[in-house]
Amino acid sequence: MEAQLAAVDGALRPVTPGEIAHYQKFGWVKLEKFIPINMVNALLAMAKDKMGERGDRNLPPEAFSYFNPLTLRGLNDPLLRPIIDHCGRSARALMARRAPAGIRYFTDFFAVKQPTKQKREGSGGAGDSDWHQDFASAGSDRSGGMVFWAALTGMEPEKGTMAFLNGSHRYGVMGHHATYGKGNLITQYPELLDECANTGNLAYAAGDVTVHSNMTVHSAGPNLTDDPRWTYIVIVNPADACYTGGAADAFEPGGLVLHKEFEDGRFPVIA
Ligand SMILES: O=C(O)CCC(=O)C(=O)O
Ligand SMILES: [Fe+2]
Repeated sequence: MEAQLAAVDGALRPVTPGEIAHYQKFGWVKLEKFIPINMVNALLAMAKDKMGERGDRNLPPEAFSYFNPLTLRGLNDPLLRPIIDHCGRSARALMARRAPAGIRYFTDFFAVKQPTKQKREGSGGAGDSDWHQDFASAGSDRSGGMVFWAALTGMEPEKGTMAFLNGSHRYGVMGHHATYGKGNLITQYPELLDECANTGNLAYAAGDVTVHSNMTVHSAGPNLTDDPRWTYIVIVNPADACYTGGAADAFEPGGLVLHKEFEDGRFPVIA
């Protein structure tokens, strides 16, 4: 088993100069075949084992429509750790800071979007993920953070895949996703559409990953199919980002110190 995982790890591929340029220009990039298929299949098996064949164990409250999340914090897991480390290395290349800033692990989790037609009364995870930026929920004093969003099966747009506004990472901070009432970021900032083309919801092959900056405006549609959408997400941040004292959605801020870097124990520097 050990040897097998080591061989798989070796097959994780680096990001290319073209991918780095795309990320810099548009605020997101699609990394095709980023995670080798045997690792993707192992991830999917792990997700089903932990969340049930349909990924509907422990559904979130109704107010959280995006997906059913299962936090992993897989730093000690022999399958997850090589992927997390590889996301760290790749993030460092994509971020392209000239100052020698490293990459800090934030969190990793499965995100299973339930089919809308199977939505359960009183439970969430089966809606759309409306237009937003991630920055306002990072508790960080600087941008540069990014999300690696990995498709664990092939998925067409009707599965509720990601869409991005090209170049929107250059337009400043536009609020937390919970602040728009029945609207979304675009209803508050419709002028963005004059400048930033909407990619539309993308198609993914199993093992394809999109990476977006926490400043990039993005969304994911509802899952209109009969089957769950299986996604694995890794979130990283620049290692020199400091805690703002604010709320954070993807982790518990207890123990963090205002204007200090995130603690190395829970948030190790991985690249
Ligand atoms: O997967 C989704 O539905 C939304 C994901 C998202 O907003 C993110 O990864 O930042
Ligand atoms: Fe997001």
